Amino acid sequence: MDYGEELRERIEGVERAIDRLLPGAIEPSARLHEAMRYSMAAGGKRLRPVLLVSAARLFGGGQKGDPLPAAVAVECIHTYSLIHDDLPCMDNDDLRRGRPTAHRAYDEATALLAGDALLTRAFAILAESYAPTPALAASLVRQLADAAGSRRLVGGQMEDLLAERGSGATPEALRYIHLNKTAAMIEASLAMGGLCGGADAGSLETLGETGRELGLAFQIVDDVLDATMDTATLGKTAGKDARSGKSTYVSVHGIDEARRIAREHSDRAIASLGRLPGDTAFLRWLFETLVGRTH
Ligand code: GRG
Repeated sequence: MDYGEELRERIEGVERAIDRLLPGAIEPSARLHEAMRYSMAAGGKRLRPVLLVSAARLFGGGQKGDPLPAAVAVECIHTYSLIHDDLPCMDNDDLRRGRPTAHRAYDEATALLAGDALLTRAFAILAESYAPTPALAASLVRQLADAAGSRRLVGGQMEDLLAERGSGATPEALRYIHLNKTAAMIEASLAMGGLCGGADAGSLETLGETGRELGLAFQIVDDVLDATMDTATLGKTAGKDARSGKSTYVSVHGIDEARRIAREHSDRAIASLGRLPGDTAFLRWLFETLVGRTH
């Protein structure tokens, strides 16, 4: 099977669903809806929604519910977090997904509101799309709210900002930040796919573990890429971590060791994947491809 082609097809399916489930660009408030669509538009890797849809397929692909709306909800949360992370009060960045960040393309207030609206829209999509299966709707809402809340995504971001403003992060603090800022949404994507596919409790646990390890590998790779690639290739400002004195796996462990640790986490993710039912070959290829980006 041509996995690259398969990936493109899955991304196209997700992008059609994004277009369908976001408010129309000319619907009032047109500026707000246009800004939401601007940030959600093609350019991202769509990693989290593809993981979600692919996890559902392991169990037969949506026995309990269509995974696409959940995939869009996850991408809405991810995109809101990027918009807010890029704001001057946080990372203050000008480039995202190869284009000006939302506050550069519009203005700060519009970017803030577009992020707020995407966060809210994510839960509306779950409530609307899974209304015929209330138990599934509740499980999906719970999973996403836990991952995106103060104990995970937002808490990880808070500690990241504190470390940057202070004297840097210890290796333990760095692990906390990565587990929550990055891995939480990746864990949730796989687990929500499992919920749509009708996974049992054991498989949901394994999906979470797989996401945790993949999330750690993914963040370390992101740190290595920031240190080794150029802005044009990344589509976001390169070399920023070192310039802002940020603690990363690269600053704490060095590039070679960071690559080795990324490989260790990705091997664990692949081993965990192997304990799941169904055909895991596509996901295995995707994991390898993501971690292979460092070379
Ligand atoms: C503002 C609540 C809040 C959270 C922000 C996402 C985030 C947390 C910060 C962005 C900076 C960063 C390096 C986060 C770690 C996760 C990560 C690598 C995000 C980028 O994800 P990709 O590479 O982005 O999947 P695309 O654009 O491809 O979707």
